[in-house]
Amino acid sequence: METPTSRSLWHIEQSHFDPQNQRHWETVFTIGNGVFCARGVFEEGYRGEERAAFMHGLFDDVPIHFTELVNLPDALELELFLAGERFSLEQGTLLEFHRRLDLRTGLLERRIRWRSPQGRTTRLHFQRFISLADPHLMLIRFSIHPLDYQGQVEIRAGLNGETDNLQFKHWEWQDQATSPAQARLTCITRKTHLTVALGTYLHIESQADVEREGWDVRNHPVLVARTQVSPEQPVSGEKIVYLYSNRETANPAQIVQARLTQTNAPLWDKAWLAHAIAWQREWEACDVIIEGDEEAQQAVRFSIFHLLIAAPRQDERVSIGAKTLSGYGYRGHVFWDTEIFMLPLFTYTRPEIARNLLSYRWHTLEGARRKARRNGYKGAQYPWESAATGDEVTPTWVPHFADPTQLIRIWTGDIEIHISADIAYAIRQYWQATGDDTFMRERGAEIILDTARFWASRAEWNPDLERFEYTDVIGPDEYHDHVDNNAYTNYLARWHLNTALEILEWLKSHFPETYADLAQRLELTPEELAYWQKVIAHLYCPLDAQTGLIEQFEGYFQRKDVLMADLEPRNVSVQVLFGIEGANQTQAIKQPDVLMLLYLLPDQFSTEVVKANYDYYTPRTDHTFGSSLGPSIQAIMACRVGRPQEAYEHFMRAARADLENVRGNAEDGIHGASAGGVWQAVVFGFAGLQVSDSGWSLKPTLPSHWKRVAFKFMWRGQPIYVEATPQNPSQTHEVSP
Ligand code: IFM
Repeated sequence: METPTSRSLWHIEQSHFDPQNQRHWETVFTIGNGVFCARGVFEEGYRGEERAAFMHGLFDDVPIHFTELVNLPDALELELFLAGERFSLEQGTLLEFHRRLDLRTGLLERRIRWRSPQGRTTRLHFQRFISLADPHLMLIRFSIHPLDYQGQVEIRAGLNGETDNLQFKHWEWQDQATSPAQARLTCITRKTHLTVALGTYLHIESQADVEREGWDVRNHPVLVARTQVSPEQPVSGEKIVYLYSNRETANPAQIVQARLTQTNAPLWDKAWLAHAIAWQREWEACDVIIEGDEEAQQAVRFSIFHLLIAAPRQDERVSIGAKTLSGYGYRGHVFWDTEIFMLPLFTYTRPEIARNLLSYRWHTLEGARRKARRNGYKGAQYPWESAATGDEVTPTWVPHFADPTQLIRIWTGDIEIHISADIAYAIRQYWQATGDDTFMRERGAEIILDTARFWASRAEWNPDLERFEYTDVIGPDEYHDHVDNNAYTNYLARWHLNTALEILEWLKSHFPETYADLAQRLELTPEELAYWQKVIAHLYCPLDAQTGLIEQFEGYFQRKDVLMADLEPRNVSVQVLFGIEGANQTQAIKQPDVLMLLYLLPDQFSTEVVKANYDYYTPRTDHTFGSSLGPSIQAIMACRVGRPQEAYEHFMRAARADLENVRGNAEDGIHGASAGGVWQAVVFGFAGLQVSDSGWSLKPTLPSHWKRVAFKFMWRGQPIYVEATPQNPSQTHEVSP
């Protein structure tokens, strides 16, 4: 497995190119600005690459997955012909190769010394960034330096509309215009009729004359520049790209055209300054410092970086998919990964972004209402996988992981219902941290109330046991499906109903008009609210008073006991080892489930309960090959039971998820939940930040080799600076904004 070849606190570097691992590195080297992201492919292409770029909100219909984020027309394309020979790493000799991503600024660069098949040696340097200050701008800068020849270079900078999503084509050509220095292309999605317009401008700096042409090839306009180079006269240039969709503006082609016309090249230095300042602001808000552990430091920044480049700053109708905007995995769909794993970073450091992400759920509430209705329930039931509308888009059947000729039924979209409570939880957490009453009043309350109503109508009365239950569900641990009374689901549902009543009371006393309006619009009657109370009072929430154990679901303890230690050595998941049904019959779990509950609702459980459950579930959890969502939560819970070294092992498993491709699937995209979990593990785990309505406190538990942890978080609009060292575990101070 290829790992970063040198460790730098702010850089991810690669000094050896191995085509076998190129897709992993493309994910790692994804850059973006929260509007669109581009995978780290080579400008000139390479066989077997996963050449993709994604823009938030651009979904189109697709078989099996219903809808998917569409791979944008390719704007990175830059082909070079050096004295008549095509530059490509697929041929010739690679004498030097070095790639580097600067996490501080999102600058991706590549330095190469390459000998062509005919023996000409050239030094090449490529740099690119996607502007954080100008969200529709990408810039590529290149320089070509012949070392032992002179001749003509030809530079071809294209916009290619012939892209696809793993061979499924979404774009249809709509319009284009090409002149020798600039080109424009507009494409439209087949079903959803979303348009995207791209424009490019090619600027060349050469001491010799530059001859230019525009090839107006349909759906693939190309700008061509030719000039003379020699060792004394290298050439450089910029490919400037603009990108707009009709989600932001009625006529994207017109804006792109206007921007092309106004372009005053070279643009790099000016655009860079604004971009770098914008990044500096992000890091001032979000950086986490870990001294004494370079690997952890780098990984934490890498995780934060990838969430920041996927975070919608201007758009409240989109959210971050499980694989961010960095790959095809899960087709851009949004899961609980966003609210429970990624959102806390934003809530506590960039609350404006958290508000956008939560607003996405408000804008998709109608889809959730449709889902509840279709299933025969009241209120709103959020989809397990969500895209543009909030309708359920989890595939029902997918090819089997071991034998793709067989299909597997996917049940999560039908019965993994805890997501509605997860969303309510994230809203309550955001409100608690920010005190943003306006959001709660205008949007959050409606979500919490209508989803609470779903929980009440979904609860089943068991007359024999005189209790409410939720049967036939899937909890966070997806090794077990069709289970009854998953503890996580039941406790969260009870918390949710209680919270809904609390919010109603708050509205009634602070904003009586909003209260009246909501009660009327949602047709909330006193009888219905009394029924919620009844569900709260009688909902089955298991806890064995003697052992302190919480049974993950009914009958879990009767399943075949399996300890992970007894399965070693292994290099596959428990599900692959035992088969789907086989794993279902054991106590092996894919990710923390009861522990997840204990993490989210700490006030409801004693230290003894936490410890008993930690000891029971930890050896039964598939930490290495189960879900990537697990290790960070496991790390936090290990801190809570006072085992920082054990916590560190889990933490590093999360921290390495994408950098070292520990699960072997990083090519599908960044594990966004794991990235968010890494931030949480430092802040809520090692630094021990605990929050409640009355304030926050810190209880650090640092790994023995960490010398200092420092970060900033926002509490009710006030920045708090935290510093923990082994000598002085919890120094904090409020800093002036
Ligand atoms: O949401 C997760 C789930 O918890 C485990 N399987 C993958 C999903 C997407 O990351």
